Amino acid sequence: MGALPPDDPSCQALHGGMVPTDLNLASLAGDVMGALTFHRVVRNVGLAPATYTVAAAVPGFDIAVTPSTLVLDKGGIGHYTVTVNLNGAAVDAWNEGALTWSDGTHVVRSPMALRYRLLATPPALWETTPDGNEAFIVQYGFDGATSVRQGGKNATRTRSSVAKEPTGDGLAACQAQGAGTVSFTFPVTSSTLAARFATYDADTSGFKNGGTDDLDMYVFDSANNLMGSSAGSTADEMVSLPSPKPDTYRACVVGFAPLGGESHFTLSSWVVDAGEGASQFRVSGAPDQAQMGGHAKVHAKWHDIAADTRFMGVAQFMQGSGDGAMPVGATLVGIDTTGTMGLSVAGASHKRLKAR
Ligand SMILES: [Ca+2]
Repeated sequence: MGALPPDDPSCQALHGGMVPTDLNLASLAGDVMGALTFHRVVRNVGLAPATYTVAAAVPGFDIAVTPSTLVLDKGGIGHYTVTVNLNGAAVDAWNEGALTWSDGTHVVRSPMALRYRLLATPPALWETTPDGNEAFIVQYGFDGATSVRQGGKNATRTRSSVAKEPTGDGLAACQAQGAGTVSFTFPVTSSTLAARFATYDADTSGFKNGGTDDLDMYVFDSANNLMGSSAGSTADEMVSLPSPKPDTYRACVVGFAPLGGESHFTLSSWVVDAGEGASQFRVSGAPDQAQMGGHAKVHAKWHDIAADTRFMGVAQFMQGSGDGAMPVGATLVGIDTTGTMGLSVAGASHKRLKAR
């Protein structure tokens, strides 16, 4: 017995699409906000009719498979549905297990990996208009009170320069704050919703001189733990810290390959606190009470973003309300009116590490 390949993508487009957990992969993996369902198709690739019986287990979850028995002719196709329900799994931890079909002789095993999450929301949205709105879907993994903290602000632009890093190991150089690196520190408080640090090709001397500066970025907490990195083949680098713990963070820029041995560049940074920029960025539509597995359509609206500006709005979703509420997820809305949006998104989303 084997899993059939995923349907032709063009068919999915015609038939209204399919959620990623329903791609007909042999493995079954996903985030669980209370419950999760997988649909799968299998074919009997054996030489004779067969009757397969299922067994499935992942710690922390109840798993039901229907039907639990598949009677398949030679070459026959069977459909089954796997329903997962939370039963004691810890938040944010991956739990591994398996689903197996057995006919007494053959055993077909599908690995499973499930993670209980308190919230699912898009981590980042990208916009280019000075005024606009965008809706997105949030799913809750808890019952009870919920609230949203929000804020937004323009990038803080800091001019600096960095020489070529001599060893080629930018991470180690930044950890040691060695030659060819420059660091910037940012205090974050319990009011901070998100922090983001970025460099852009267009903001480098190499670019302005008709070439390219390859800068890289590493971000550390105050104990020098690496919190994020961005080391693609240009100077378009971005590290985002959603719901950072209160601490002082250090963004380190490395001169991996600056044109002419030194780059003059501008660091863009956002440390967005709750309540900032309320006249320019607002989020609405989230409920006051969450239901396990329930969805909400949330609207982000923004106004009067200046031309040639990089603004970031943040919606931070909380379990509870008022004092004692805990952040469980955030959506960072980047609004870029500089006309270099394509560069920044490509830099952030399709990071490839250079061969060192
Ligand atoms: Ca780079």
